[in-house]
Amino acid sequence: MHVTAAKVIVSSPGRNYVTVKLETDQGVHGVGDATLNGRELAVAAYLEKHALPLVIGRDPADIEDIWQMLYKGAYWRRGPVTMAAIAAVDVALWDIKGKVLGTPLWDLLGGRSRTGTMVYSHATGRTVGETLAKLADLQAAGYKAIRVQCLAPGMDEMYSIPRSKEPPDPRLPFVESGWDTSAYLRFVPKLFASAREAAGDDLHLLHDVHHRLTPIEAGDLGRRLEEFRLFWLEDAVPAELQAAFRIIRQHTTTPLAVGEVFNTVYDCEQLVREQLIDYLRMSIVHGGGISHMRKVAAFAEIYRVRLGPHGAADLSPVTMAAAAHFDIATHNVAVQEYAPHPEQAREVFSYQWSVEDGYLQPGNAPGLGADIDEQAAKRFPYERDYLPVSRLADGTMGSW
Ligand code: GCO
Ligand code: MG
Repeated sequence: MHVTAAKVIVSSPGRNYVTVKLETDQGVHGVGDATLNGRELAVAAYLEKHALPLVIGRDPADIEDIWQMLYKGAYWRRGPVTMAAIAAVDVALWDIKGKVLGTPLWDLLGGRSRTGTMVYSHATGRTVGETLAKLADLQAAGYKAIRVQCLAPGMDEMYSIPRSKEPPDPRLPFVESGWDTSAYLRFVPKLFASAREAAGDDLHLLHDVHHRLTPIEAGDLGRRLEEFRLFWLEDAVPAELQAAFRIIRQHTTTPLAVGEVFNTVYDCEQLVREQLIDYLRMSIVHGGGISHMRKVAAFAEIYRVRLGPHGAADLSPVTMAAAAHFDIATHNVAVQEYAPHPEQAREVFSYQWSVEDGYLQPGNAPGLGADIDEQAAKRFPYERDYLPVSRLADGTMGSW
């Protein structure tokens, strides 16, 4: 058996997605997600011009060797573009293997470790009232874990909160201006006091700081949130400096999560080995595919670090399919982020995974149980789009 064709399909059904499709001489094909939000075409070019020509003619059964060839053979290792490209090929090869063997991916990965993977959803609002109303709706819909984000008083814009105005120029990054750390630090404990009171004791509450704090500010926030028993405090500081988490750990027992921007095990090596975090947020698409994430999970398991993979809507339904299989099979997965995709994505992607009563289920179709309709994808051409940027009140560029 060999790979006869390898395509990159870039489409924008509500937002941009980059998909790899590998075809074989036996008529079986596989798909993988390569979406890197805001830098999609860099990965598409990496795949088209450099990686995919090396996959044509290969036996799709040899997943590990193809992974190593793409990783080591490039000489230039790691990085989000490289690792998203490798991830897409890797997932497509696992899809083919499952289809050839007639069994779902979770079966190939060792079978089920649990009956379903708990997901967390997002309650966001511009006011506490609006946020708590969303929290109540999601809780009523069966979610067991919910991330809570709300605009701090005095700020106009904050990440992931619905915006007050249209972008002045939609072709350029939206600027969230006026970030005020003091206002934010004063507000978040009040938000969680209200959220805990409204939600009761059983619901898992999460919060994403989105890299906005210094280590000592993060330690202070974590300490003041302890009484509200968060499931985790996410991305409290930028994690390029892994040792920064030592400072946070010295000050709080609030569980810490980080890692959605990581792409290899080396990005989290110190964090895991020193047990500086509780949850690792790496995803299959940005973490080198199923083959690399299996190794990351095994490494983290030794140190009692659990996984809570990134699952924002910019990770395509194909990544969610891969996550559904990986999560149910991987012993130290604790929770999976889940954000609904735009409605039009259903016209382009078909998939078997589902979220039922707050748990992610992979389905029983052979392989991934997800596919792309190439004709439908053509109806939604790529649209250049950027993530927003953040500026402090005095105009200083902030972290996003
Ligand atoms: C999350 C993330 C997202 C990311 C986005 C980047 O926790 O879901 O922080 O909101 O910012 O996925 O592309
Ligand atoms: Mg996040």
